[in-house]
Amino acid sequence: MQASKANEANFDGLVGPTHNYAGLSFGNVASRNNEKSVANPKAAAKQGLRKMKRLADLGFDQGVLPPLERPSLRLLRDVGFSGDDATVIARAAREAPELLAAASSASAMWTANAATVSPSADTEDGRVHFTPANLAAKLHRAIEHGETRRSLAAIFADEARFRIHHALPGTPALGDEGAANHTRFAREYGEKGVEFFVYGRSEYGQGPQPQRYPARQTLEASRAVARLHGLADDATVFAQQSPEVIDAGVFHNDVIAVGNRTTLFCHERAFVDQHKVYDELRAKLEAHGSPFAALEVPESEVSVADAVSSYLFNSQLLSSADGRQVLVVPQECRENARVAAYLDSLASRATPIDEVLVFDLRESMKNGGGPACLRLRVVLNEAERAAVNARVWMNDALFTQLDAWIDTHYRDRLSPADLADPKLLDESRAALDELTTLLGLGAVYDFQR
Ligand code: SUG
Repeated sequence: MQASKANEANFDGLVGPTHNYAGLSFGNVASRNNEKSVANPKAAAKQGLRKMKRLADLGFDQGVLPPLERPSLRLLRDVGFSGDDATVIARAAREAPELLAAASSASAMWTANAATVSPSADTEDGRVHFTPANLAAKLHRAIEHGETRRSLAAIFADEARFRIHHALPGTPALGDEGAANHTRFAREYGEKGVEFFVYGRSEYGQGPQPQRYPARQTLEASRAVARLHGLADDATVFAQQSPEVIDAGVFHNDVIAVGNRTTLFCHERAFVDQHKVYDELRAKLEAHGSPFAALEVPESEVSVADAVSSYLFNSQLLSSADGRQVLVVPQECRENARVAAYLDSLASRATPIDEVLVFDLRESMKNGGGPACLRLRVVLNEAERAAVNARVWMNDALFTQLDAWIDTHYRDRLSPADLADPKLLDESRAALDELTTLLGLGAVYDFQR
């Protein structure tokens, strides 16, 4: 069968107006280190928007996913706060500020956790499959998937081409963190590929477990997603993340590894039985006629601690139209001397990385979200691309509109204490209401229904 021509699109999460530092993610070192510092939602949104624009200008297919409705009055009412909206917020601020913080997080910006996506070339029914992640490990994230599903359905609406599942049941046995623990390899995007699922622990099986920090993704969840998507056994690989690196702050696989086409770029301590993992990937890709190469970074050059603080592996590895591979890294990689030296050495080594692009994503990084966290990869063939809601593609006009929209609606200072301000709810709703028009999404938010 002739593989259809396809490309990888990246859908970045637009940072929402309530972006703040609440220290909600135990196990995510940056989130805890920056707890209670003052955030700048306007700068955060603009940093993300500039990344999208630059990658679109370089010829990459770049889309936008909208923020969710925050603060979530639905969560606050579900946990027993009642009265009008302002009263609900005032009561939550007084009696349970941690629940108000969870209800207010702009964490949906990290769309690598929005869903796991399988391209149509890999799935049994030939549709692109999406499973929104239940994000069951953290309350502020466990409330995302229902709304995320609605946004995805507004953008990938054509049911003949796109299948959007419901999230797995949100329980520890099936903890699912989405594409942050999923990589797809294929020689060409449109060919049948091998999907690589990385889990932190198994609920029912054997295997080591981290001791200090939680493992958010289970093997059982990864297998369930592969089943839902109709992936063939000879085209999937399941690997366990090394529990020691989880305990060192690697809360998702995309903090220690990134892959694209036939390349896996990772730290030497990323996986349990690392060489067996490479062998299985290589064998399964070779059976599909595709090569495979791991570019492994040794501890002696970049330690796991350096990887966690710089987010070297939370990079995007992108193929440009002329076939070169570009690595998109956060500025923190230039500020760590060992990581900077490693990146500088790429030019003189034979590696599959041809160019490095550096971005200032400081506001997101302070919550543990680098370039790769901010994007959801969706491989689309030409017909599928044409079926996507065209309003979400980044271009000059959309950039200008969103930049002005941020200027109109976003604050440049937000502290945890400010979450008690009922005006934040009104501001946020006004912003999102306008955004649904800009992106042609229809009434996706509860407050619009
Ligand atoms: O789930 N941080 C997010 C960061 C997610 C990064 N995503 C990927 N690696 N793909 C998380 O830990 C912090 C929110 C706060 O503390 O205010 C937070 O949710």
